[in-house]
Amino acid sequence: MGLQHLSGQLSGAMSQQAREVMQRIEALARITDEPGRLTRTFCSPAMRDANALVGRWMRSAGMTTREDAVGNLIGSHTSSNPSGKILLMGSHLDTVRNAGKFDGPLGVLLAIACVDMLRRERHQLPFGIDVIGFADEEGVRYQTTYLGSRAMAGRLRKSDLARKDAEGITMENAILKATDSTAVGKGGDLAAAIRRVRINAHGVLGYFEAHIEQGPVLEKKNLPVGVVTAIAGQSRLSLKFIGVAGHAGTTPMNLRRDALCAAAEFVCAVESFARQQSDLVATVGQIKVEPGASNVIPGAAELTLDIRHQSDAVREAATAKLTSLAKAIARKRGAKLSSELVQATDAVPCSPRLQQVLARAIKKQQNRSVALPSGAGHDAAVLGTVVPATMLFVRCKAGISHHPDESVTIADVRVALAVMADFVRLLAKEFASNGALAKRR
Ligand code: HGY
Ligand code: MN
Ligand code: MN
Repeated sequence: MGLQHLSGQLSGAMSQQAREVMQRIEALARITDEPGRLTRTFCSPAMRDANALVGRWMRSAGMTTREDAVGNLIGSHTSSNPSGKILLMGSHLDTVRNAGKFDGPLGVLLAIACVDMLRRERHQLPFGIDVIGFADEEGVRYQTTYLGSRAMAGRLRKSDLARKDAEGITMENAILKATDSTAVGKGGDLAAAIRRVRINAHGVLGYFEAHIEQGPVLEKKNLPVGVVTAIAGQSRLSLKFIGVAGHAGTTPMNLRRDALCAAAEFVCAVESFARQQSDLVATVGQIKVEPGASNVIPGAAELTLDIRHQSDAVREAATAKLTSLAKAIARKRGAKLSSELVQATDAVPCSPRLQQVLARAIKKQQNRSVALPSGAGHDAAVLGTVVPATMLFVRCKAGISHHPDESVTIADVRVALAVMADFVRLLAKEFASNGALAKRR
């Protein structure tokens, strides 16, 4: 078969794979815990159904599949000349509330399509590929992110298992209820089962994650894809203003200790503080008022605070400043304040070595390769602390994300797929010539 015809064949296969990725994105987006909008949270019924569907797609791409003790879905493609090493590829299958379709699933479905393509080309890879659908990256149910990848990195703590969701269900019970007993093992010793989730970093060549950019840079540069240089650190806090509940009709304004007014003053103070610090972003995404009745002065107001910056020092200083601001507002208003640093993850650089390989793969598909940092968090920020990690950003319309209007074009999906296949081929070539790739980050 002539090269022209072969490359025509391949590009036809590539377009077909890209179409299939988009169809699967739509099918997966119909699996939700909240009818009428897309929400899939850790260990929920929708996550179980999503794993079942994606597991079927992994098997149709020739992979064997399993679920680990925290609900990560793993598809394994065995290498034709085993070197004992594996490349990890994937992203997360959970979503935020009222989510877009692509944040997370795109990276998993592209990885499945990439493995399927290489398999059909009968590519002799010197390493295996594990495709992972992580069980929880967004942290919606337990307010603490990266549960799936932290378990794989050996960083899921006993204290995490004791965290309770809005219904008072501990993470431990949610896991025991959702994951089948084979994953947890006899006697339901969850701690031991979670220790078994940990990857053997020496056997891993690296971790590759394709993800929508969730920002405007690639669209502004009119490029389909780009290489990620580093992933911003983030601090997640929970703060509770405690005032005094009272009768809305009989309590004079000057005698009130209104917890919601204190919280509201703090929310506006967060916004004006962050506006004055370059590249700092700070967000109050959730607020819960108690007792929550229209004729009762709020006695308590609990809110979340999300702080991000490329520099850990700036982020930590901002966290301290905003916490002291909250204390000052509470004091001024005669309220009390309780605050908890729920989670802090440092900024993580991506592997310079794997970035180079990825940039070469990108240049084969688009005339130039740009590198950009990620303001959003990703599972690569966790796996990148134990193995070399690299990320491919895919352009998304107007940078919209964490919103139903999130969208990606099929042409860009096709470019991403071609880049991923080339990345694996180049990695295989490098590995075959000097298998030491894993030692160099
Ligand atoms: O919040 C984030 O940055 C990511 O979408 N979990
Ligand atoms: Mn994501
Ligand atoms: Mn997200």
